[in-house]
Amino acid sequence: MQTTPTSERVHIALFGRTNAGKSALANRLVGQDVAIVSATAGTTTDPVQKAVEINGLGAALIIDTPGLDDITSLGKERMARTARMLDKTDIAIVLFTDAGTDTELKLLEECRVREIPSIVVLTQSDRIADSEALAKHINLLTNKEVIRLSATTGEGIEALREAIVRCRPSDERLITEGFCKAGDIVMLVMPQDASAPKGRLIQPQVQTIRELLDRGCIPICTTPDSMAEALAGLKEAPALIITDSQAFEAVYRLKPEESTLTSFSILFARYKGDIKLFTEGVKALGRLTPTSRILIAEACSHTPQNEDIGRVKLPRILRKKFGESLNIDIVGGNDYPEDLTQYDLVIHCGACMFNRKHVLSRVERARDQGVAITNYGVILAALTGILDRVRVD
Ligand SMILES: Nc1nc2c(ncn2[C@@H]2O[C@H](COP(=O)(O)OP(=O)(O)O)[C@@H](O)[C@H]2O)c(=O)[nH]1
Ligand SMILES: [Mg+2]
Repeated sequence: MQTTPTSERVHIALFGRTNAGKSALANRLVGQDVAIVSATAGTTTDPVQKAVEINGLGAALIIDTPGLDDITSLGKERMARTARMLDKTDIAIVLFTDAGTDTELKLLEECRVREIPSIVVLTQSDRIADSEALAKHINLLTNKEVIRLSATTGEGIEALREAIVRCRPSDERLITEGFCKAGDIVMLVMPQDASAPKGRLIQPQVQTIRELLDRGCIPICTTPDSMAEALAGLKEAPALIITDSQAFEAVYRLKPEESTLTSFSILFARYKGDIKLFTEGVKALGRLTPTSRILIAEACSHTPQNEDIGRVKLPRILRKKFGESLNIDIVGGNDYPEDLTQYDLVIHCGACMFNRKHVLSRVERARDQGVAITNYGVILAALTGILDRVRVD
C-alpha cells in the first residue's frame, strides 16, 4: 500500500511543559496509544511522530515533543532542541494547564516571529475547577483564542480540529507549476535500470505523475531506450519533457525543438527549496580555491549502502576539480550548524525526508548569514553542464 510520504504531511507539533498532557493529546488525535502517557516527569525524551489523516486538512504528522521545561537536559540544549523542532513545524499547538509561564509565552512569540501558525489550548479542562475563567486569563496573556479541551473526555477536540484546519498552509505548491497546463502532453523519461527499486517507481516520479493527472495533463511515461519511438507515436511534440538527470544527454539529443526540457532534480529543488537561491548559490563554484571550505548537509543520518552522492560522489568530483586540499565537512540528520559563516558553499541534499518548511529553515539560515547554498540536484546539473540547457523556473 502506498501512503502519503512524511515529507508531504502537514507537521503539527505539540509544545508544553512536562505533564501538560502533550502525549495524551497526541494519542487522542491519533486515536491510539503511540506516545507513552505517564505521570512521571520526562517520560517523553524522543519526539514521537505519528501519521494521521485530519478531516478537512488531509495528511498530517502529529509530533509529540519533550517538555519545554524538561529537567533531564540542560537549558541551552533544550532551547536548541525546541528551535530545531520549530524548524519543521507547520502548525504549533501550545498547551497550558495553568496560567502558564514565560516559557509558553516565549514559544508563542518565537512562532509569531517565524510566522508559524500557533494554537493555544487549555488542557485537562476536566480537572480544572473554573476552566472558563482560566481560559479568559490565558487569552488576555497570549492575545489568542484559547481552546479548552480534555484528552480524557474528548471535550474541545473537535474545536481543535477546526482550528487546525483554519491554520492549514495556504501555499499549496505544485511540482510542475508554470511548466505545463491542462491538456499538455508531458513526457517523463525514467530509466528503470539496476539502481531502480524492484517493482515500483521512486517517489518523485510517482508524485509527478499523480500531479500531472490531477492537473489534467497527459503524462507519457518512457525510458531513454524507448523515447524515440514514443515521440514518433505522438501527433505533436510534448509541451514538456521531464528527465532523470542520469539520462540527460540522450534525452537532450532526442528532444524536439519545441519541447521544454527540465529534470526531476530541478523540479524538486524548486518544489522543496528555493531554486533562485540554489542557482545563484551554485555560482560559488566559480570562486572556489583549493583551500575553500564546503559543507555537505544530508537529511538522513543513515549511511547508505551503495556509492552515495553526498559522502562519496560529490566530494570526489569537487576535489578533482578544485584540489585534494579542499575542506569538506559532511553532516547528517539534525547536525546542521548554527554558524555557517566559515563555509564558502553549503550543498544540501534533495531532502526527500524533510518537509518544505524544514528545508526552507535551513536555506534561510544560509541566506541570512550571507553564505551561498545550493542542493545536490542543482550542483550536479551545473557540474555536468545540464543547468544551462534546461528550464529551471
Ligand atoms: N484528567 C485528565 N488527565 C490528563 C489529561 N491529559 C493528560 N492527563 C494526565 O496528565 C499526566 C501527564 O500527561 P502526559 O500526556 O504524559 O503529559 P506530557 O508530559 O505533556 O506528555 C498523565 O497522568 C495523564 O494521564 C486530561 O485531559 N484530563
Ligand atoms: Mg509526554
